[in-house]
Amino acid sequence: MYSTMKLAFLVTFVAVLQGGLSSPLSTETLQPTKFLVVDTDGGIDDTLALLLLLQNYDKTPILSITCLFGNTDRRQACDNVLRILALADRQGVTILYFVGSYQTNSGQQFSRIPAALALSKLSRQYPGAITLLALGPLTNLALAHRIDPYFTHNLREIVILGGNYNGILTGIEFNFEEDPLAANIILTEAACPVTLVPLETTTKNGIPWDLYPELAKTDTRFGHFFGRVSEVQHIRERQRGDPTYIVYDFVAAAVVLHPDIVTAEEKRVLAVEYERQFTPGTTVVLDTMERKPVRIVTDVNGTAIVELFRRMLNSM
Ligand SMILES: *[C@@H]1O[C@H](CO)[C@@H](O)[C@H](O)[C@H]1NC(C)=O
Ligand SMILES: [Ca+2]
Repeated sequence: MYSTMKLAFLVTFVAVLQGGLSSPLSTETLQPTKFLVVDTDGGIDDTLALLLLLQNYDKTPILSITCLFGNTDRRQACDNVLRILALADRQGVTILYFVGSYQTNSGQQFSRIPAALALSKLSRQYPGAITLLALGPLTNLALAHRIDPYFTHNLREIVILGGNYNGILTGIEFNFEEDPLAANIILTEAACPVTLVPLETTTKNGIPWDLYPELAKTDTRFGHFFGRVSEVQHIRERQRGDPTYIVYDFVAAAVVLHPDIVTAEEKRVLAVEYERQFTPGTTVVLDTMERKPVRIVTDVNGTAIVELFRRMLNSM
């Protein structure tokens, strides 16, 4: 209920801010090169995903990064992204944040346009060329979709780290749980292809614990950073009994950059529970042929994930 109200409020707010929409497609049409836009909630695994993406920046440019609440609040998420950009010497990437105002010392990297408007605008500027990688709750995407009916038509693809397909015994995935209504809107209404990298796929393709100490000691800029950001977290996850050091968002980024890393997938018509008392955020399979199915990545090449991770840490 909280998320429902939050989304309803923000739709109103953004609609007022926005004024009006112009034509559905921008006049300038670019080559169908693959551009990336990343929507992130600034967690540790978001950081690892961004480092991988920034390492590949020359081949797959990131047009923009949008931030939102989730693993942390929006402000901290923006700060974290700024640190990552500085670490990777990529300060030029524009960060567009959620609604509200926020001052930062490094000023012009921040746009003051709300993320949902920015997403809509970018999709019109590069119709059919943008892969949108969603690493946090789907709030920004759902807002963009609500204020711009052509938004998802103009995207090449949406890749989402989120959801679980094994039913309630897996537990509800964090991003979908944070804003189940937004997740349902995107999974049931998006016009472009949607790929889900669900919880189960990430938990079975983590970094084995016996490799962790060595990787956390990688003597590079990225390596030192990884050692620091995972220092406390890895102890907690080990104590919790996680089978490996799970890198969640990193797996979704790897799927975007290396589509052949996918070893198993299913296509299902999905929805997300958002009104029940105990299960908001649960992904459910609908028994219908009347809607376009979502592609669920059910497994990836775990060896390749570890290799990419190691290469990422050694790249800089
Ligand atoms: C998985 O990745 C490794 C390392 O990149 C590669 O050697 C292996 O052939 C891949 N396996 C499959 C099934 O694709
Ligand atoms: Ca995240």
